[in-house]
Amino acid sequence: MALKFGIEFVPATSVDSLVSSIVQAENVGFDYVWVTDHYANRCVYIALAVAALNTKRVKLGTGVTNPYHIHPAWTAAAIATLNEVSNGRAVLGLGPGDRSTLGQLGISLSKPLTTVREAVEIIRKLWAGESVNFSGDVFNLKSARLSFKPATRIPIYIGAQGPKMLELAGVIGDGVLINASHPKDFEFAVKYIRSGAEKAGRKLEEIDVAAYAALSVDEDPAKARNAARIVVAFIVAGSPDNVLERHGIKKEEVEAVRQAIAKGDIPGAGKAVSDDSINAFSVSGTPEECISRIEQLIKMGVTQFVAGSPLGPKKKAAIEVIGRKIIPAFK
Ligand code: F42
Repeated sequence: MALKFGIEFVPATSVDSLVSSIVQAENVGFDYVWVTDHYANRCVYIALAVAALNTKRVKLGTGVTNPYHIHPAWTAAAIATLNEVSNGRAVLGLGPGDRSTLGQLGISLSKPLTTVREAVEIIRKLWAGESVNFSGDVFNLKSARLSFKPATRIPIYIGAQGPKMLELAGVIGDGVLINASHPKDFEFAVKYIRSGAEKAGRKLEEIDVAAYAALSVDEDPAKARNAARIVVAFIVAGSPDNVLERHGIKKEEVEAVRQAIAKGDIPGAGKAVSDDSINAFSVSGTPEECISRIEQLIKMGVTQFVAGSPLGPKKKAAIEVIGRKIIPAFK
């Protein structure tokens, strides 16, 4: 099966400009569009609905929403509505949510595995048209029922990085969205996804393993790498120790990056990032260098490559280059 291509958009710009990039992404050949969901940005559902009315083919998904800041029954109705307005192109991307942003709302991620697992079970029951009675550890529903049923089956992708969440994704997910860019991370992740799938009597091949990578492409590799610095700085600052150790990132660098971000010195944080970190936490360089990294990811079991921010020094030009040079190399 040919590698699928997705692209991530953060709705931090106007919906108009976001949708024009989504239309461009469809035109250059992307298969999936994933729009991130953080409370402070534009509403992911309004962005996806406008995108649905302006596109014909590309699949449209939350990349990823969470069952803490919105109840799963609401998510079920919202995605089923997106599926209706997009003529069957909706995909649900659901993860535990970002600890720091949800923390700003006073939400702590208690029982994340149970919460994600129960949310997916509730959503699938509601989509099946059931009158749902559910008494779980986290959610309780009494004769809950949607007034409409999605006309087509809607896939559910789990946003996951930790071992247990990856394993859960193998048990319940049609796909997994993994925020990582390096073969070592997928060697680690695929092991857990496979064990979850096998526990559920499934095969790994039934699951779309998506590398949700920080991509920065330009014919000038130095420009590409520089453009990735700030995104990589935030990844370094937010990465757990085991991930930093996996890539041999020095503690001094991590400290310097975290301090710069804490002081609000974002350019300084970008400068503090080493080439090793850019290599570990992004796919950056010329189209040829990006193609060779993606080939390594495929060898580790990746079946969808999601081009994540920053895309390149200039977003629109980068989308063109990906469409013209990178996607065709895998079709
Ligand atoms: N988060 C957002 O808020 N918005 C986004 O748009 C977004 C996009 C996105 C895309 C791809 C991706 O991979 C992640 C993305 N995220 C986004 C982040 C995502 O929501 C999570 O924050 C991120 O995946 C990190 O979470 P995690 O998958 O590592 O899971 C966390 C909760 C974790 O700590 N997991 C551990 C593990 O091993 O998986 C421990 C789990 C745990 O707490 N277990 C306990 C236990 O006792 O075992 C509790 C058990 C229970 O009952 O729940």
